[in-house]
Amino acid sequence: MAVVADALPFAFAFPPAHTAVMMIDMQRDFLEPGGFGETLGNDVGLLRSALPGARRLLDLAHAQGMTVIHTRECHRPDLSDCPPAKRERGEPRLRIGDAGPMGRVLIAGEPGVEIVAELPILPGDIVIDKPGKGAFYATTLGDILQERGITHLLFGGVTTEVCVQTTMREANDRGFQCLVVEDATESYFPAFKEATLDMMRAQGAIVGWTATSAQIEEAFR
Ligand code: C5J
Repeated sequence: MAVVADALPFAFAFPPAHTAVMMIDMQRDFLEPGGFGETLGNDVGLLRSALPGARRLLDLAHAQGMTVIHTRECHRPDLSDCPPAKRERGEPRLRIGDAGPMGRVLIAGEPGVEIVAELPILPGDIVIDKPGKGAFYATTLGDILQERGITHLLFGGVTTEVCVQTTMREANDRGFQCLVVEDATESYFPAFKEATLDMMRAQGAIVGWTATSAQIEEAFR
């Protein structure tokens, strides 16, 4: 049975048994000093404003028995899944694979890739390591969603305009109904976050919907 959330640009109906929460890349490398985000010159403290909303969304999903998927952007230690074009991009202080204060930057198994301590990962949750910005590329995400009969996705995570947006667009093209939870996502550039949410829900939800975590909670009352 579907529940209905007040959302933009109009109400979003979703069946909890066929809905997954996609928590994108809430890892130390993006939210804590010394990781990938900071080496690119960003103020990583800005992303912390998404933590209360992300926690609220995860708590709701766990309480309602919804599928929860956490993704982490990272590469194999030998960098065989990291295209040189990605590693060479920009002028960071540390490149992907270099040793930093939280281990090798964006490398699977290193401390920087861990999900931040503020967010709960329960035993039934799925954790997917992904080499791309989108979570479908070179992962088993599509198969997992199909096996579970998932049709609807609720997104949180960072950053809004990079990995969240890319994954939501990939999902939309694959036929999923997608909603971004506004207070569960953040960008190093507040204007980019707002622009991303605007462009997704424009033209009658051309890519998807947006709502607050409170509006998603309210759908269950
Ligand atoms: C970035 C991400 N911004 N998770 N990754 O490089 O959005």
